[in-house]
Amino acid sequence: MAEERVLDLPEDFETFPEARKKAFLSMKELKEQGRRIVGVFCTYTPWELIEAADAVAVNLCGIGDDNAQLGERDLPQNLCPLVKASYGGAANDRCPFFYFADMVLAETTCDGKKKMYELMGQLKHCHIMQLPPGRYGRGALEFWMKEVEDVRSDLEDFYGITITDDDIRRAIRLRNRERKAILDFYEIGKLKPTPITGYEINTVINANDFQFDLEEKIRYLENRTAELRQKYEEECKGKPSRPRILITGCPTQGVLDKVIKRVEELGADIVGFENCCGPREKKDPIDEELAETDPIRAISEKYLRVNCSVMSPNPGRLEAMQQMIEDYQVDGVVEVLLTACHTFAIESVSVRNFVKGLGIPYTSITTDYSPSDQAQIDTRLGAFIEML
Ligand code: BJ8
Repeated sequence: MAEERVLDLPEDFETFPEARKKAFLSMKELKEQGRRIVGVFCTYTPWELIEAADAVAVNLCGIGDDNAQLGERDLPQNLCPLVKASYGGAANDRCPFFYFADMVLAETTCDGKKKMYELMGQLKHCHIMQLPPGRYGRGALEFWMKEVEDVRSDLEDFYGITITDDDIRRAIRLRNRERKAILDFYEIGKLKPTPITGYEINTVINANDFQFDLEEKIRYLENRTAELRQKYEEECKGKPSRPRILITGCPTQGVLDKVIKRVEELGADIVGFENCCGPREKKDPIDEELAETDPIRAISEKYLRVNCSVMSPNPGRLEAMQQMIEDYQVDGVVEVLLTACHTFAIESVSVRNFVKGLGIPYTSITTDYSPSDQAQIDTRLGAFIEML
């Protein structure tokens, strides 16, 4: 197991802004407590195996225009900002989670990410899972099961431990409970009018991503959900609702202020996220009964059902979208496309036609992490919301 730099802070630590300093110090504390730390990127990651290895999983998806610019030192400028910021933060010791992670567990999703991981592998041990190109392809599940099994072996070798089937079953049960708590919290958005902003939904979920005590996290989310349901009954029920927006497309953590917050400041409510910042995989627990006989198969089947545009074909996304439009009583759909994300950009044609076919207004915003296009975004969102 690599022990390099483990308890040192970056050399220019003192120049970091306060929030980043705090994140570095809490990760350092975790490390000093002897916790194993595995960095992850994607919804396809089998978190249960990390949990079964008694390690914490930390999300390494990059945000911040400063990190994206640092990424451009090695990567092409015309690349997805999420890829550039993830690499820029990691390679320049700007990401506390990468800095203190023992290893990285990533998947071959889009071309930008998978080639970036090759460079990242020069900085730290990266285990790259090969994702089949389509979920329905011949042999896709069998292939993916071998990839999942390999993760287990690599974690065992890397940490010098044994991960038993019972460890995995325990992790599946715990993660399913966590999934349910997060899903219930997201589903507050179904209430009309919603008692919570989409911005707050995202901020609460993001903040809780770094709560590594899962029992504590579950407790917190259950309490917050109950409070919001009570708030709805006492203060919101029966009141008029603003236009209700569903967000779809690329992950939106990096454009939270630029797009999500602005939609709400311009007069609409974001009630749901049909992207990886929403209930996409939370709605679909791991089959605990199947896990009793074959935990690796149960994990593999679950993650292969993720509806991402990197899969071809990807019909499950449209079905999930229709369900969300109905359940969340959506008035309009805003698709967020990160610059140079080809899979979501091309799939947006089918999404637009599908949503319009349901009689629901649709618009898309293509953007990156820089603040330069804020005025255009505001104009476009403003006109869309006005029309609703
Ligand atoms: S399961 S959405 S987290 S791959 S990095 S594909 S934005 S060009 S993030 Fe994703 Fe997993 Fe799918 Fe979800 Fe496009 Fe950028 Fe690639 Fe991206």
